[in-house]
Amino acid sequence: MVKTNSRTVKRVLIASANPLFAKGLEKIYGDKWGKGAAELSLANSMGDTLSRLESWKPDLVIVDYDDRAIHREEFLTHFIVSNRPMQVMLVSLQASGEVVVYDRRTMTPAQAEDWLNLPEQPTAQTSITERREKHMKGSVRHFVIVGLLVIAATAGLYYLLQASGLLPAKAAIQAVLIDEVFDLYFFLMAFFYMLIAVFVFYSIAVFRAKKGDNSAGAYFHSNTKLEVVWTVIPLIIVVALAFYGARNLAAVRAVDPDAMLVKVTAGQWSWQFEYPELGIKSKDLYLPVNRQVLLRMTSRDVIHSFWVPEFRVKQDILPGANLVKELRITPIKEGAYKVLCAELCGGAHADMNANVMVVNQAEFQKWAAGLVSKAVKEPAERGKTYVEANGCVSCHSADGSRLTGPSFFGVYGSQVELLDGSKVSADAAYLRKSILEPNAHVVKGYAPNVMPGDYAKVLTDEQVNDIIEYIKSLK
Ligand code: HEC
Ligand SMILES: [Cu+2]
Repeated sequence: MVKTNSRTVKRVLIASANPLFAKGLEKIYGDKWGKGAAELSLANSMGDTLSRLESWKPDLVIVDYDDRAIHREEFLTHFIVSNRPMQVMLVSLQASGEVVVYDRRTMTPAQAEDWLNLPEQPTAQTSITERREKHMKGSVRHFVIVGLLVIAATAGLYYLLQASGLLPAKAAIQAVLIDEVFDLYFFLMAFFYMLIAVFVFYSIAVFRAKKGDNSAGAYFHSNTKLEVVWTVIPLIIVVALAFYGARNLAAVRAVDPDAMLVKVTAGQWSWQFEYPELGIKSKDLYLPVNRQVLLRMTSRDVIHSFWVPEFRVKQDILPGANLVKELRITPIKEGAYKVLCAELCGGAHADMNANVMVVNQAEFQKWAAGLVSKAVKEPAERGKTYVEANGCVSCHSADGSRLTGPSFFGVYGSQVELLDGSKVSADAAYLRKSILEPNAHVVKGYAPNVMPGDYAKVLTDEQVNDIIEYIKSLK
């Protein structure tokens, strides 16, 4: 039945989804050449056949020519791609046991056409090598088209995500840092979504089955290279994201030692903000722009959560003196925002919000002064608050001890010796000028240009008056 060459056939792969076909062949083979003459193996699917063609390296493949599951063209393309000696035997039971044997190395184009039984195909004249090259070029072309489509679609979707305003304004340094990570996520989402969608829709459109083709179609399973690629690449991405996220988290939590402290008390269903440096309390959260604020937060009752969407960061607030939570925010954009409670905390949870006003330094001082003058009746006492809130105390003591600047103690009404040797009596006008224009008179024994020169912009007239009252009181 089979015309074998001088080489002994060692490995025989039988490809048929029909178990009887395989069993029958096995028997014929054994009867003819005796059991043990060959190693037989059964492949009952197309994928199985193709993968075994590579991995098991059979010398002879016996193909059930009537089996529609064994896609002829697909099999032929795989059969011809190597120079390793291999023969294929096509057996058709329907054509009353007709058998044809082909050798992969000596196969002619005419034989291939014969095999495929597609005489009226326009490619009938092309050689096997040409067909193979065409097949390769064809798939490269598909990949290039799909690649370009994925790039274009990713760019489009990413742009849409950016333009759709999913995220509110970035009003704090922390928001900028968090949005960097968000942006990367949006990009990856757009890319992976399009990678899948474009492949699916391209395949549906381009590789649609021809009318009347009822075959199961070509398929394969277990491609080790592909599996390694789609495991390793996501692994690298996830690890990189973890590093990137950790780095930005550290930056989000960075501590500025000059941060302004605000104590936040949450309760069903309101917020209260206390500025210990200024000695004031407020229902609104006023924040000077470009200065880090340290929120120290506690709850009077249940769990609440501090959240200003424009700042991005969020912190749960727990009841109990030993469970005070901290959050650092550096506002960078002046404007009016809202703090929301982000933890379901009872009936009016949804209404638990307060105004957040990010303002410039001068406006902040004005607002604070308004509250201080209401809260504190005594001008000298208010002055003390301003001196503490504006950092004067880091250079000026109240007890006569010398710091970077002269002590405020006893200075009012004294004779102050200046750098040029002249003397001036320290009255209210002198003190005012010393605060607003520090370099107008420089006190002897102290360096000029050390005291900040911008208090005129920061302090209101009333605040300066109060500070003078406070300095007067120190004697
Ligand atoms: C960085 C340090 C520094 C800070 C902060 C600072 N000063 Fe001064 N201040 C000085 C120095 C140094 C002098 C002395 C040299 C001079 O007269 O400019 C001075 C001088 C003065 C004088 C004149 C004192 C005297 O003995 O004649 C007054 C009043 C004064 N400062 C008020 C203030 C007030 C009020 C603030 C806060 C709103 C303030 N300073 C913040 C360093 C500082
Ligand atoms: Cu709440």
